[in-house]
Amino acid sequence: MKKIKSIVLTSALLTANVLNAQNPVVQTCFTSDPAPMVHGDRLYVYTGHDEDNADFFWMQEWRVYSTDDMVNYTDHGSPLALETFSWADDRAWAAQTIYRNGKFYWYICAHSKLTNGMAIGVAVSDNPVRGFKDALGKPLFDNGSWDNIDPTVFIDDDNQAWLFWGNPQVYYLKLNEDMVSYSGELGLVEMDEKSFGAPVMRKREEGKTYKDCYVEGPWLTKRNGKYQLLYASGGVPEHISYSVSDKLPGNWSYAGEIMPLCETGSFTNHCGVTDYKGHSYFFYHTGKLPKGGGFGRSIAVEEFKYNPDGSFPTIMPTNEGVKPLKNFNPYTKVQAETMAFSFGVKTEQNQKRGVYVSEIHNGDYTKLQSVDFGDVSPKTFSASTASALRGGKIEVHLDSIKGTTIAELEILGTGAWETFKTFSTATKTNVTGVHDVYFVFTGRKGPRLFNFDFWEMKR
Ligand code: FUB
Repeated sequence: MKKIKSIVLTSALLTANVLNAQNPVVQTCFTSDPAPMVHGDRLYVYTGHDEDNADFFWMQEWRVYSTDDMVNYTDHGSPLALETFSWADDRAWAAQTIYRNGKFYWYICAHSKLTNGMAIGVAVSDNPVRGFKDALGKPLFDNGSWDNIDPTVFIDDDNQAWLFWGNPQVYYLKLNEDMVSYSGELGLVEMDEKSFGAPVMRKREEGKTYKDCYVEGPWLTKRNGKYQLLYASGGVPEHISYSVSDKLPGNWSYAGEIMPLCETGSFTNHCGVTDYKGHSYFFYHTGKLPKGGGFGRSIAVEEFKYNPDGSFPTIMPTNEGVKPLKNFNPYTKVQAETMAFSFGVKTEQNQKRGVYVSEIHNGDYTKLQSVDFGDVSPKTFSASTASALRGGKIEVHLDSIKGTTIAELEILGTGAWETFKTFSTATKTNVTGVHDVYFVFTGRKGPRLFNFDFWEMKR
C-alpha cells in the first residue's frame, strides 16, 4: 500500500510538464484499459472510465473515442455502463470490442450480483459508438471467480473466434459464430518459466527470482503467422510483456518485455495494439493527467515498427505521442468534442444532442491539430452553444492560445444549459495553410460560461 501511495504522489509531480503534449490522448476525464479497433476509415478506442478522486477502481461505465488522423479524437461518450447489464453492479473493468457479420460485440467484465464474483458479459450493436444492449440478459461466463477480468477477443484466419481473459492466470473459451455463445469447456493456459517467465503465483518457489510473470490484461493478436499474447506483467507496478505461440489455445513461449517498467504515475498498465493506415500503434495507460494516478488513469499511444520477424521492439512511454496521419478539414460541421487537446473542460451527453463540451470556464481551451485552411480563407465562424447564465466568448487563435486571433464570437445566454443556439461572426484575419487551432473560452471569472456542441467555418 505504501508503494501505491508513493506512486500516486509521484504522478502529481509528473503532470506539471505534460499540458501541451499529445499524450494522454484524452484530457476531459480519466480513461483506462484502451482497446483499439479499426473499422472502415476510422480507429475506435474503447476505454474504461476512472472516477475523479477515486481510491480504488470504482468504475461504472465504458467510453469510446475515434479518430481518422491519430491526433484529433471525437468523444462518443459512454454508450455502455453497468446498468446496461441487469446482472452487474460494480467494477466496469477492462473490455474489448470486435466487428463480425455486421455487428459490433463489446466483451466486458463486471462484478456479478448473481455469484458475487467477476463475470464476462457481451453487449451488441450494429453501430460502433451507440445502441449497445446486453446481448444475453445474463453473463456470457460467470462461475463466481474473481479471476474473470479483462477479456480479449480474436477471430482467427479460419474464422474461429477466441475469448481469453484472467488475473492471475489465463482462461479461454472458443466462441461460436454468433459471438454470444461458446462451445466446449473452459480452458486454462498452463504457465511456467518457459511460457510466461514464471509459473502461476501459487506454484512459485519462495525466494526464487523469476525473469517475469503474467498478471492480467491479455491482448491476443497474430503477426507473421505467430500468435502473440501481450499482457501486464511483473506484479505491482506492472510493465507489459508478451508470449508467442504457433497455435491456439497455445504452446506459449515467453518473448520478452515490450514496455518496461517506467515512472508513469500508474501502478497498472494495460495495452492494445493495432495497425491503422499502414502504421502500427501501441495503446496503454498512465497516471499522467493532472490529478491522475493509480486510480485516475489516462490512455496514451505510441507508434512503433515491428522487427522484421514480427517481434515487438521495446516501446517507451512518451509525452509527445504520435504524429498526425493527415490534416484536418475545418469546412464541415465539426463536433466541439473533436479535439487533440483540452484544458479545463469536460464533456457531457444527452439524448438529443449527443456529446458536447461542458464545464467551460474563463481561460479554458480546446485545440485541434494540423487544420488545413487551404488557399482561401474562411469568412465566417459559427458555434452552437447553450448557457443558463450570461454566456461568454470563443476566441479562435492560430498555433497557440495567444496566437493570431482569426475570430471572436460573443456567446449570449440561451435560458438553459441544454438549450442550444447558433451564434455567428465574420472572421477578423485571413488564414490559409495548415495551423493548430485553439478555441479559447473567456468570460466572467468563476462561473460556468456555456456548453459547446459544434462549430462551422464557411468561405
Ligand atoms: O481497470 C481496472 C483493472 O485495472 C483492469 O481490469 C486491469 O487490467 C487493470 O488495468
